[in-house]
Amino acid sequence: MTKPVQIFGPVVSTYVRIIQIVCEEAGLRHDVVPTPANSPDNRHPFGKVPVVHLDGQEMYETASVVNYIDSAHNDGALQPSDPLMRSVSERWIGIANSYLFPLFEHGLVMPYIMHRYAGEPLDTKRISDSLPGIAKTLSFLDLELQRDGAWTSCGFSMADIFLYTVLRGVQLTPHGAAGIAQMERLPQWMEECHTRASMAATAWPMESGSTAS
Ligand SMILES: N[C@@H](CCC(=O)N[C@@H](CS)C(=O)NCC(=O)O)C(=O)O
Repeated sequence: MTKPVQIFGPVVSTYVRIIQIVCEEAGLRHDVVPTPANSPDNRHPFGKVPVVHLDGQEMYETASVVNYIDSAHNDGALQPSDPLMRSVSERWIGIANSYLFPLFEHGLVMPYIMHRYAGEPLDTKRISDSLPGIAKTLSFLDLELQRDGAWTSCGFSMADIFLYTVLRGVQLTPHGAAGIAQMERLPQWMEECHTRASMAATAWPMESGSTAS
C-alpha cells in the first residue's frame, strides 16, 4: 500500500483543502501535517502553504501539485481533454488564484478568522472597505454563469474545485453568506459542489451549516 499523501499546512486552509479534494477525487489517502505558514518547519521557498510530499517528491504550488495528482493518479479526469475547454478551466483557476483568493481572504475571510479564533476585534473597517469589490466580483461570477455557464461548461473540472474552495470560505462568513444568497445561479452551483463526495469528505471542522460569525 502506498504512503498517504502528506500535506504540510494549516488544518483550515483554502489551498490545503484543494489538495485534499483532489486526493479524494483520485482515491489517494492523505494526511494534513499541521504546519503554519510562518513555522520554521515550513519548506515553501516563498513562505506559503501547503508543501506536499507524494510519490517520493516534495512539491509546492497548488495548481501544479493537483495537476500532477490528477494526471498521475486520476487519468486526468479533472482536466478537460478538449483544448478550448482546458483553456476555459485554466482561466478560471487563474482567476481564483490571482483575483478571488486575495480579495476574499484579506478583505473578509481572515478578519473573521482572526476575530473568531484569535480573539481579535472584528476589523469592520477592512470588511466594509472590501465589500463593494466583493459584491461586484460575486455578481461577475454569477453573470458569467448565467451567460454561458462559464467554468461549468467544461463539466466538473479542476476549476470547480478551486472556485468552490475559495468561495466556501466567503460563504462561511455572515456577509459572504448573504452576498452569495442574493445571486441567481451561484447558490445552486455551490450546493451541488457542497454535496459532492470529495467536498463533503474534506469539509472544514467549523462547517456545520452555520456561518463563521
Ligand atoms: N501560490 C500558492 C498560494 C498558497 C497560499 O496563498 N496559501 C495561503 C494559505 S491558504 C498562505 O500561505 N497564507 C499565508 C501567507 O500568505 O503568509 C499555492 O498555489 O500554493
